[in-house]
Amino acid sequence: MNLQLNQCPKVENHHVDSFRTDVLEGLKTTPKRLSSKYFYDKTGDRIFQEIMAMPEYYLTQCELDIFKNKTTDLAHLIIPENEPFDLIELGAGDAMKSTFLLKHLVQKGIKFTYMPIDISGNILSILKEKLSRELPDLEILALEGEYFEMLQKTASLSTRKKVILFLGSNIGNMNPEEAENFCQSLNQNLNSGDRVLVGFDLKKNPHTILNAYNDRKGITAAFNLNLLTRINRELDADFDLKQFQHYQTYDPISGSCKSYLVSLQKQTVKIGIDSISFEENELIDMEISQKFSEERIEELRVKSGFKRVGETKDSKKWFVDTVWQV
Ligand code: AVI
Repeated sequence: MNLQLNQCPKVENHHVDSFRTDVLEGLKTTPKRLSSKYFYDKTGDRIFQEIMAMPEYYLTQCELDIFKNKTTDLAHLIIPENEPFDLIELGAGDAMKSTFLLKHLVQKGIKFTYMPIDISGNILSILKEKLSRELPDLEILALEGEYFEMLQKTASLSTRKKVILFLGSNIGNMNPEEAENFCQSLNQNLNSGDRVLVGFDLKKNPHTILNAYNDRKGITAAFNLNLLTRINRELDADFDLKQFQHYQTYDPISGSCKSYLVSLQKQTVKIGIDSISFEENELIDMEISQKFSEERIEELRVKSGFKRVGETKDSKKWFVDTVWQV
């Protein structure tokens, strides 16, 4: 079932209102910032697919290696003792990696419902269509919306054990404090015996990391600039994209990989009835893609009150899928 929230005018207005509030609030603070969760409109979804196919963007291949080649290990790690469960994927996207796990579970005759949650209704429709073709026996319930709202909804839909997938180092798009709060909320929203599988991109050669976010073709730059196009279209704004430039940093000590847009001139941008002034070279903080040490992952687990179940890495040991239990 797809909730089709984007077809309900009331919810649509609510979406636009919170988008407008977040954008204006972010651009009125110092330093200016925009939330990368808004990167994913239709064009953003398409550009992100292009990013995942770039040779520099190793993350996808690493986690794909785990899901393709260590599927049995993964299945053992996530399945709660002989019980039917719901497999809930946060930010499922096109579920390219999890499809390998889904196929494995279906082939083994394991009883579960797959519940992909995503903020993009567009990507969920594509996913449902793809899965009903490739895995006609799979029970699927697609949920469009924010992670915790939808997670609470799943609690009212089913009383089975829950297994949560949070892949792709999506957790890296939260700053360290947000990641801790997120893991704590996840723990509080689950019941004893429920499990979570979290994908973390590990610290590695800093050049490898910087190249993944600073590609020569400018696809990551287009991904960032697309948010300005979205603001122009949806919030009646007049950003001149030629006057903003993508800038990427990576700090190997903290593991923080960040993207910014730099204003190339002193300028004023209209957003609806508001206007925002930029100094020349003023930055908009766009996205963090945090990289993790094993110690930091353990710290996150302990701080959020989970028990350790196990983990599996790709063959290069660049990426880890970690399983915790409530
Ligand atoms: C979705 N997320 C994990 C990606 C990342 O690696 O932080 C988003 C992305 N941003 C630029 N490239 C990819």
